[in-house]
Amino acid sequence: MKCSIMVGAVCIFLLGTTAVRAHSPEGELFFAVQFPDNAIPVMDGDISEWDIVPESPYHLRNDRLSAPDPSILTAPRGSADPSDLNLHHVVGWNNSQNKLYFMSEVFDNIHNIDREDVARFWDDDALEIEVNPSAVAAGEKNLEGQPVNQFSYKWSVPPLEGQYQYIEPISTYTWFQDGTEFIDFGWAFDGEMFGESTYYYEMAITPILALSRDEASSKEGSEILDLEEGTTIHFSVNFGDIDETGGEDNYNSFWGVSTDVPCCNATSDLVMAELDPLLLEALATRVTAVEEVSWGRIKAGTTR
Ligand SMILES: [Ca+2]
Ligand SMILES: [Ca+2]
Ligand SMILES: [Ca+2]
Ligand SMILES: [Ca+2]
Ligand SMILES: [Zn+2]
Repeated sequence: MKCSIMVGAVCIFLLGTTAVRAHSPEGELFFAVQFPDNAIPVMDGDISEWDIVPESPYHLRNDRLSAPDPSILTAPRGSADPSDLNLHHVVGWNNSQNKLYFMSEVFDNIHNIDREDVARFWDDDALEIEVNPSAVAAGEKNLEGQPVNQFSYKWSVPPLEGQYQYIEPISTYTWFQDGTEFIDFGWAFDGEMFGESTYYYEMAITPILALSRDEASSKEGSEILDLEEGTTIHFSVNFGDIDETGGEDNYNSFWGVSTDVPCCNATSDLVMAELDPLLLEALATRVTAVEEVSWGRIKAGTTR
C-alpha cells in the first residue's frame, strides 16, 4: 500500500472516499481450504505441506490477480509478467485450531530490501494481507472510538535492523505480534537473497472480530470469530514489487486479489470450505509414500 500522507515520520493510510463497493472482484468468491487436524501446516517457510491442496478452487495465481492502482501501475487481471514477478497464494483454515493460514510463493527477478527508514516497509518488497473477519462494508471498518475490526499483516523480509512485521492499525500490543497464538509467521527463500529468488511466506492468525482499543483489557476484551464451514470473511492479499535500489515510493507493480483502488481494504469474499475429498486422497497418498520409503530403508538396512 502506498503511503497517503506523511505526518512527520508517521504514515497515514487513507482508505479513500470512493463509492463503497461491496465485493471485489464483483460476484466472485475465494475459498480457504480446510486442513484436517493431522495436516495443519507449520509456519516455517517450508511450503511442502501445501502440496496436498487441490489446484481448484484454492490456488491463486497470476490469472486471479490485478494491478488496478494508476498511481503505481495499471495492468489488467492476469497480465503479470512472470519473469518480473510470479505470485502464488493459498489460504487455508482449521476448525479445532480456529486459525486462518496463508501461504505465498513469490518469484521475483530482484528482491529488494534497502529502505532507509525501516518503518517504510512499502519502499521494499512486501507481502500485505488484510483480514476483516466480521465481513463488514468498507465504510464500517476501524471506526474511530470503536473496536478494531480489520487487521493488516504486512511483512518485509529479511528483517532490516530487526524489523520485518507491520501489524496495523495497532502494532503495540505484546500479545498481538508474530510468535503469539494470534500471529505466527515464517519465511524462507531459494536463490539469491537480494537478487533473483523465490521467497516463501507462511502466516497463521486467529481471526478477531473486535479488538479493544484499551490495551489493558485488550486481550480478554477482544471478541474472536468462531470459524465454521461456510463462514465467509473479507480479505485481501497483495504483493508490492520494488526492483529499484533506494528511493521512495518506487513501486514496480502492486498485485492483489481485489480490483479496488485504493488497494488493501479486504473487500474480497473468502469462504471456509468443507473438507475436500481430493485433499484427503492426496494426504492418504502422501502418508503411504512416507511409509513405503521408511520400509524401503528398513529393508535396505539403512537408517534415517
Ligand atoms: Ca510450512
Ligand atoms: Ca520484480
Ligand atoms: Ca528499497
Ligand atoms: Ca522486487
Ligand atoms: Zn462479503
